Amino acid sequence: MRIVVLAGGIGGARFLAGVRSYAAEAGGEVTAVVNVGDDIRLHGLRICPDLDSVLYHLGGGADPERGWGRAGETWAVKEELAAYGAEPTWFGLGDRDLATHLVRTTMLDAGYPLSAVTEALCARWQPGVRLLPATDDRMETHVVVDLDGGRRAIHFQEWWVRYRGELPAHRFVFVGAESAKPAAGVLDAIGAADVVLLAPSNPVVSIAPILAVPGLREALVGGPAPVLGISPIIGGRPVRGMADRCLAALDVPCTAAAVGGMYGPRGDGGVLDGWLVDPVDDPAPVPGVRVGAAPLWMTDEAATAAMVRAALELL
Ligand code: FO1
Repeated sequence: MRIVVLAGGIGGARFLAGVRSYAAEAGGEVTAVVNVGDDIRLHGLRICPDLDSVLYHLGGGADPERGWGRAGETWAVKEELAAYGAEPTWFGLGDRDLATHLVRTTMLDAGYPLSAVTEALCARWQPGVRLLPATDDRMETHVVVDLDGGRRAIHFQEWWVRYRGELPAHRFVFVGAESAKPAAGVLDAIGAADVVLLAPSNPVVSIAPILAVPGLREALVGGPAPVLGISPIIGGRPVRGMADRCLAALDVPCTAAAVGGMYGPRGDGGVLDGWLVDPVDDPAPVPGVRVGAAPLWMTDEAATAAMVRAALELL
């Protein structure tokens, strides 16, 4: 069975570990199409938070508490940068993590596309799934906020890390989306898939930027594979992160049903054939979409693999 998963960062990485576990037991191969809207260029380096969260988590190098960056991390370079007053100091770059950004930036500067760079990084980490960026082109999520008495767009990372998402977001803009193309291998993977899963990642800043890459959404809707989403909202609360603040910016209620409705039914302008919610939210009517219920707390890989099984039973 060929499974394609659209995923963001931390929640996406945890979900992918369960998909990998399911595929290992049921037989199958997994391709992850990962959001690049969180990417940022800092201190001359290209940083890809969502790709790195997946790479490190599946590769066994992630820091389990922090959810991002490396286990056993040290911060000498960060402290030295701060001593120079090198801005921004609000984004924590660990010493081990920096090696990833140095290798990636060197390869990008040599002309390799991000998909080839990611493949090279996977040679070391062996994540056990194929890792593809949604696009090889530059695409960044910026957030329109009110700041210093005016309305302006700041980079997603500044909103997320510096301001902890406390600044009300008026709008999310996927800069570069209109001219971005699906990364090498993405359309082929979707076209050859037996099923496509939308990970329980942030629907607004992780899944939406992937679907915003021209041609990608069309490949899902026009493709042979059923598309099944897993709700990132349980009992009106995001499993992790700030999906509630992101949904508020779009006036979408923070409920499993509302997020399912935001993705919409494949036959009617949306992408979903099935939508899996936690029992606490069942029934969560989503017109035109088959809704099922299963425990959605990703407490460990076995629990997450059970979610994948439950999602596939929607077929
Ligand atoms: N998140 C933070 O809250 N503070 C940080 O200083 C920080 C640094 C950082 C460095 C590299 C990286 O790959 C991720 C980092 N993150 C940090 C997490 C990142 O903001 C989020 O994981 C994603 O962008 C949202 O999914």
